Amino acid sequence: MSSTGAAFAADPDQGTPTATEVPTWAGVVCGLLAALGGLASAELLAGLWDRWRSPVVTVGDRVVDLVPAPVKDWAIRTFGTSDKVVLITCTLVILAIAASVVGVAAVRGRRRGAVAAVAVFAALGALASLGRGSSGIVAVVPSVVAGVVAAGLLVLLSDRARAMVVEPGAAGVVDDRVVSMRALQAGSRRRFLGVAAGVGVASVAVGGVGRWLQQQAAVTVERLKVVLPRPVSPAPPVPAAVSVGVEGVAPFITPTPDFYRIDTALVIPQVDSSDWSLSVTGYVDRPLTLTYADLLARPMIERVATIACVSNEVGGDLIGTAMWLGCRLDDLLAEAGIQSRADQVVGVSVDGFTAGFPTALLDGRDAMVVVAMNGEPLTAKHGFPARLIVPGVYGYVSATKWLREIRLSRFDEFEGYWIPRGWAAEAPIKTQSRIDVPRSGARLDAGSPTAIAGVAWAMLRAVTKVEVQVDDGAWQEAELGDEYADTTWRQWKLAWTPEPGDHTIRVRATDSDGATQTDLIADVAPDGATGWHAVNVSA
Ligand SMILES: Nc1nc2c(c(=O)[nH]1)N[C@H]1C(S)=C(S)[C@@H](COP(=O)(O)O)O[C@H]1N2
Ligand SMILES: [Mo]
Repeated sequence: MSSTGAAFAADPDQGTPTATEVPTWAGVVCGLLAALGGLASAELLAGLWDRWRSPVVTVGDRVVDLVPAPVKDWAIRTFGTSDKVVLITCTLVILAIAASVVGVAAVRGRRRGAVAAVAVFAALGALASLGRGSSGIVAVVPSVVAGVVAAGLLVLLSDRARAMVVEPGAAGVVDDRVVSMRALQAGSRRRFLGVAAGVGVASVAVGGVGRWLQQQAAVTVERLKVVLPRPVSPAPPVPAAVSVGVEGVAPFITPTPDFYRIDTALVIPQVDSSDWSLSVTGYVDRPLTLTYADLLARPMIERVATIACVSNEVGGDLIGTAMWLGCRLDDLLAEAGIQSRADQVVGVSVDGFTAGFPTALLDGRDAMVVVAMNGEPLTAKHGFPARLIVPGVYGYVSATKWLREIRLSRFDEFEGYWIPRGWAAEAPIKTQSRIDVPRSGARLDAGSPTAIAGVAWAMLRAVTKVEVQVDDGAWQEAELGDEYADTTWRQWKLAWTPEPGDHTIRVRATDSDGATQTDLIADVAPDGATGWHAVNVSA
């Protein structure tokens, strides 16, 4: 504060110093509350209409889009799914610092500059809202309103803050009473704090209502009312023998609440299925548009399939298996009539995410437009009202959630979301195996029989053999759970009695072509990790 030249004058009544300049804390309060009020008004708008989104979220989205792949990779590795919380928190912290500086400037006679700075922030928010998943020019409204509200509050609050400055010797007469300078100042400070508290409480209330409205959005209520159609082609029952019966191994079917979630969405899109539609566009002879009811009325198939994320490290858990219900993608596209120049099927999400895979994958495999997962309409997290599932390829090139368009295109004309960010355009899931039991670092009882067990997958080629090696011993063939389909993972186990000491256990899988999983270590980028999973235990 001394660096800003604050001056103090002795109060003749009390002999204590009196600020002749608005104190810094008051400037910070002005700035923070103006920002809070502005953002709260935008949150309210975002809760009122689904075309409007929170500026904090749209700015965060742009950051997600702009950070280089290695940084994002690191963020996913370090923070897991809370990477989004971290990003939002950072955005808010930066905003709070900027707002404080602007607030201090506003109370120190640089009000025009401060209002101009608010306008710049509002413009940045508006620009960001025109990015990915934008609903057109109306999308800028929350940012513009936030800017106007913030600027208004800044003017209001900084006036009150300035009223706290009492000129030396300004003791005067109020209501026929002689009032000391100190008393005058205390009164103006009370009034400032009163207005500030009012603005703070109102902002939290308005913002809270906005957030609440956003959460209440149609989908939570709506998806419960959906009556799922019966499949014309049900999935074969899952025999108990797919499981090797070892506790701690990932269950054959992953319960939906435990299913991994990976996407670029900072807030999960809440799609209202009553005004949602799915269009088939691009290089087709007959573009189609289906409502949610149209989609549910199509012949449905039900399939169990494993999906995996390209960011899944060796031994990682970004993989899961579910029972999917949906219509065949090949049938739907045949109705639209794929033109011969098309070589890529692109899924487009309501939030602007895109993922593309070769038309050549429409080779009879069960690629589906999915509406339900594990017997229930898709949850918002996993793509309600509809998503794509294409067996055999990683999610980032195929599994578009919150699907709104299927566009037939060409690889030399269009790149899906992750491709310009350093990931391969084509990405079949690599053969992998994972040890679930024992966990790395486990302490086992030497001499007592236990099991080594886990899962393995070789999409569309089927796992036919899993081998385990303890320390430098021979590779031993594990017992396999029943094979369900070549699009699902397979459990395996091996009985083992540990000897005293430290041990390293490795696993590798072999597919039906006789190809054994490579031990070459590859990073997840650009097209999936390789290497043998190993765990270290002691007994
Ligand atoms: N709209 C949208 N769909 C998306 C993504 C995304 O970021 N946005 N991520 C994809 C990726 S990278 C994966 S691995 C799968 C994950 O699906 P899940 O979250 O249901 O497990 O969704 C895919 N679909
Ligand atoms: Mo992914």
